[in-house]
Amino acid sequence: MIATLAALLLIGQAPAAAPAILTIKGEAASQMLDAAALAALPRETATVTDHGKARHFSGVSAAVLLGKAGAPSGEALRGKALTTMVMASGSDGYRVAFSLAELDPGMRTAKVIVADQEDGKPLAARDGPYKLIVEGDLRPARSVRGLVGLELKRVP
Ligand SMILES: Nc1nc2c(c(=O)[nH]1)N[C@H]1C(S)=C(S)[C@@H](COP(=O)(O)O)O[C@H]1N2
Ligand SMILES: [Mo]
Repeated sequence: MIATLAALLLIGQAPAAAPAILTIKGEAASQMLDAAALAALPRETATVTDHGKARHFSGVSAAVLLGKAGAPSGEALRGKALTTMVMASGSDGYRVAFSLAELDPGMRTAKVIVADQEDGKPLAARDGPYKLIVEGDLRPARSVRGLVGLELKRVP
């Protein structure tokens, strides 16, 4: 009893690390990706300027991940599909809304990736295990730390 209470207290005091599972939610299909599943996908690099300093990240293109949940890309991203939104969520509840087209490498040169490494090493605990990296932004406000999910949402 005492031991159980002590264990619960210890768990309660442990730092709330973001889970290493990424959920990609679409209308029809959802995917839960762990570190191994992510590591099996093609890799991309992205560079952002953070407080005047360049930072180099690598990971998987957000468009590739969204494609696994049924999102159209490239030439197929036209017409009604251009009204699709993507909600990116962090483990702390921080959320950023994008349009699907903003994340498409066939539409824009600035890359958006789900990074799992910075300078070839796993992300720092404060950033990771996954961080959304939005190239080209003047402020890093849309680069969601502790990314836990990307969700496709159709605007009614
Ligand atoms: N999960 C999460 N990500 C976040 C935020 C946050 O509060 N929670 N703040 C954003 C804002 S407003 C900024 S400016 C940058 C700051 O990140 P940095 O301290 O690593 O530069 O993180 C962005 N990503
Ligand atoms: Mo910010």
